[in-house]
Amino acid sequence: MEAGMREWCVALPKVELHAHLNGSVRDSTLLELAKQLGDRGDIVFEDFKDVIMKNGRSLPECTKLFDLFHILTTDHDTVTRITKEVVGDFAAENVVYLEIRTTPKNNEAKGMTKRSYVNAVIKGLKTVEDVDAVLFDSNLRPDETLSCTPQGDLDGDTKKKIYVRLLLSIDRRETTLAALDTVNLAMEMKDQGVVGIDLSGNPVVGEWETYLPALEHAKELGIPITIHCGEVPNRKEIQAVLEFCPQRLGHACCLNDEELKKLKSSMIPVEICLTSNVMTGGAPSLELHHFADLYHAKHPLSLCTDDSGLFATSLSNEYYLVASTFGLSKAELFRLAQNAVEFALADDNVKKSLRVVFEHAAGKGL
Ligand code: 6MZ
Repeated sequence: MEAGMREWCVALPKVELHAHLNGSVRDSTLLELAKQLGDRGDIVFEDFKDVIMKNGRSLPECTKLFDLFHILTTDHDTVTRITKEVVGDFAAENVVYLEIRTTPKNNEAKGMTKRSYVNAVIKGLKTVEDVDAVLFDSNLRPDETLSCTPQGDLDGDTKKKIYVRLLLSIDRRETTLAALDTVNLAMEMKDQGVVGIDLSGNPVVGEWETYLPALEHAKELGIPITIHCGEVPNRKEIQAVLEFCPQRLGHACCLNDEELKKLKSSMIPVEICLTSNVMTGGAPSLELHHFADLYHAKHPLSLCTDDSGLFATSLSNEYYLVASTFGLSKAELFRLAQNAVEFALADDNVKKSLRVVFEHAAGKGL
């Protein structure tokens, strides 16, 4: 491997297309919030403490934490706080474009609606400390759109710039009506940074037929869709997802030869989450991860973290793992990061501006 790879992966401008908000919360924050919930009697802290402190989590342990996230995010201030932290953490490692996905949650008892939840997220995005988080294109002057250099540090400017866009997730536990609500909300909030819909949640729960009407509605409305596909070997659903042909796919782990062939001919970009897949068993090991096959087939790919908090990783680390496991050079990693711009769901102005960022970084010898 080339010298200084770890530091280089941090300095590289990166595009993150698959990051779940609550899964990206720092362990220290999760522990602090879980303690508060324990003190209030909302949860038994001891039941969660070990899973929070654990390094390396299985799929059942992750789903246990998913339950905790849903309890934690019933409070608007907490949602705002974790959003600020998560965006700040990505910006700190030179992520220049972040599509963050989150499940809008209704909780009447706490006065939370799906809309107020998303508003709390947006409030967090607008108040990230020491980072210029660009949520609306109207924040940009036309000249800035083309000349922005998000890697503040490289230019001696300490404030980093990161473009942030939101995807609203449909949780696999939701009803068709709840899923439709999320799609309609995404439509209503498309001028506020919402650029798409995601289908996620415990992969062994729920039926494709339940979400299909909502996904079709999103398609009719022209809202881009990304779907978690093949986290478990659910043949019927994998085929239905490939047939549905969303804008992007998450994971694409447990595909058989025929499904892989179909995926490759579809050219649907895949969000690759190495650490997550190995930890949850979607891939047998890093070395045997399907990244290699798709990469050599020149399939459109982007490296992503999935849940940087849950899996104790970072986007820089995912790039480093690709270098150390598959032997990619810095030039190849650079192209991987640069190509991901084209799979972003943001509008053309943002993409144009991101292309400039990469040209600028290349010009500086990165
Ligand atoms: C499927 C996942 C996931 O939406 O509350 N989520 N769904 N597979 C994964 N891979 C391990 N990681 C996270 O973020 C947390 C939620 O994202 C989904 C789960 O529904 C989890 O509860 P938000 O911000």
